Amino acid sequence: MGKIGKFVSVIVTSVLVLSACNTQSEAGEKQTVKAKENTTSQVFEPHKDLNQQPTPLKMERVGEHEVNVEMTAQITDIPITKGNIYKAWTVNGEAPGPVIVVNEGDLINFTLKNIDPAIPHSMDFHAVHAAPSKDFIDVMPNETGTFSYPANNPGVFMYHCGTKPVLSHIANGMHGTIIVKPKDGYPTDSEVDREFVIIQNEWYKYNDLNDFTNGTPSNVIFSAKALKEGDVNTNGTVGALVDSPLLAKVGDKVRIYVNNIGPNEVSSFHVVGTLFDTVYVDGNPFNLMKGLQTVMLPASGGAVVEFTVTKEGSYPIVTHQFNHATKGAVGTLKVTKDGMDDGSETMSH
Ligand SMILES: [Cu+2]
Repeated sequence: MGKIGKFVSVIVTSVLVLSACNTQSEAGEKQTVKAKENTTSQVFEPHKDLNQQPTPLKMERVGEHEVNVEMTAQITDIPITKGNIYKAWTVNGEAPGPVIVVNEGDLINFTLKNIDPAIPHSMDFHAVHAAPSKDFIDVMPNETGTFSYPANNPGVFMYHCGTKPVLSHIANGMHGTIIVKPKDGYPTDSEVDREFVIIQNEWYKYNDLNDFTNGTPSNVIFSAKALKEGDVNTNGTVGALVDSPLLAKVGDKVRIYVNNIGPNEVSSFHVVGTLFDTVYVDGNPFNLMKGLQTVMLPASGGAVVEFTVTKEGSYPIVTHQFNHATKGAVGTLKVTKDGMDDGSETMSH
């Protein structure tokens, strides 16, 4: 159970200063705040040529059961495929946004700093009980909003911007995962050797609400988010988890915190060459299932899945909805004798 606990202290110590976004925010104030849509490229005028550098997540534990979390809404270029850059609406300059890890029973004091000069943004955490009309409200361009709510349910949950039209804000990149660690841990904590966070998301035509609503995704992608320093951390870029495979050692029990953040599609999460010994649906230890081949994740749904890798080789991670695997939702878990990358070919799927 201690593994993700360590991560929280790592991020607390690694995110002390945050000056870059002040500068960007001041620059943003000088730009026109009224959103103007360009019908050809769909890029809001103030977003043109705007590429705000990623902002480190700010997280600080201020009490035994209380954390302060600060995130930014910003505009940052994200490569979807090699050479295809998406001017994404992001949280902290990542899409999906950074993973947040808190403890069951924590009060979260959440601050959203909106450094997008053009449009309001907000934050909806699926992990909390809140009054949406008060706690998930819009934060205007170049303004900051702070909200408090308890995270009393353990699990793997989606977060996303909830500003209208919600579909545009999610599909343009404002989504991510929050893990609430169970008070008493998972019954299998002591058996787990490695853990990863994998997120599935979709990309559509740039900022095209009609395509978001009526179209099919151009790409469906797996990304990994780091639980500790040195872990693989990627954006939703096709091939990211094939180019940078996740690594394990023969005999390891692997745990994946998986979350399908959509916005629209279901995930049929599957790891080729193994079965899930243990699945905690939505990441709640109470929702225990055994021996599943594939885990069904509704849009926003999460799970903790655990499996043991018995042989050396590369294990494709897919959604078994294979039209989506073809559109990019494939990753690789490479299993070697010592858990180091041996440079062997990764199997595509
Ligand atoms: Cu937004």
